[in-house]
Amino acid sequence: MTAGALGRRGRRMIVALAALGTLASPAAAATRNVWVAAVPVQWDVVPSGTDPMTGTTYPKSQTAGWTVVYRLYDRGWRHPRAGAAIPGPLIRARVGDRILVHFKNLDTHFRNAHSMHFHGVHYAFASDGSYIPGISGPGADVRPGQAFTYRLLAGRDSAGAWPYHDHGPAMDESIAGGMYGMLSILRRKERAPDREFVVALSSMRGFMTINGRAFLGNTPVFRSRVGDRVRWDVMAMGDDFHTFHVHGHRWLRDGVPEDVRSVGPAESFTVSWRERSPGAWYYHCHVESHMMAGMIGLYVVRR
Ligand SMILES: [Cu+2]
Repeated sequence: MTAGALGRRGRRMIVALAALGTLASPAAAATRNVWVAAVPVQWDVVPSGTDPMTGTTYPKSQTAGWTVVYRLYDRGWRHPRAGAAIPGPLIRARVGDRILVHFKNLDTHFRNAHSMHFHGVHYAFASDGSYIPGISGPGADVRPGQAFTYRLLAGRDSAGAWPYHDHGPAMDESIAGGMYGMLSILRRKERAPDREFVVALSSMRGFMTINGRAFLGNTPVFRSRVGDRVRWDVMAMGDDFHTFHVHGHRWLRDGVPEDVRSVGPAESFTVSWRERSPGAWYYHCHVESHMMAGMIGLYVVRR
């Protein structure tokens, strides 16, 4: 049946339904359900045990130990859908979408209460996930074995990349241990990039880490091909300000080219370009002491 066959009232109803986001089409708003759990994991900041640039070696007693991270699960937390990693799962949505993040605390190691607090999206106070003694509700200090669903909305002002992190009573040690991740929100009809790279800059165990790892051979190697539309989602957590730099590339910020951009705690940004520069390029924090403490990686572009 076409809209024409429905008459004016039918067409009006279709317009109303489309406005509510109930019609199935690529452009319609969706409700996205994500299952996440806080899980204890043995994490090594320098799995290779060495910094190949200086030849310095590090004992496992310095680089490895227990921590808690966010891990992606399937519906009802039956099975993990990805490895336990830093940062936590990239939560994707489009402007207009509702995002239901079902969070369960499986921290059987430290047995701390945890939460999820999201930047960049809209939510009622109950979904703020920030512990306020005597005021906040169950979503702010989810105890081990308990669960909470955060109800979020991606508004027009939510397009871009945003951090989420633990804001429960143990947030200091949780964030230092890697309890953070990112939201990636596209505009309503924006074309998704061919490659999307998540870069979380933070200190951990005295090292300066990218996605919880330090030094070449441990930090992520991001890969693309000439012609790809690439997007970098960059954030920082912890106590330090960083300067994100990619060799051999520039991007526009408010129409002005740049190749270094500062990012402080819980700040985030995206940069995008169409790739045309084959090579094995450094990306790193340009604070020299941070770079030498591990905050450096490789971006490999093939023809
Ligand atoms: Cu830095």
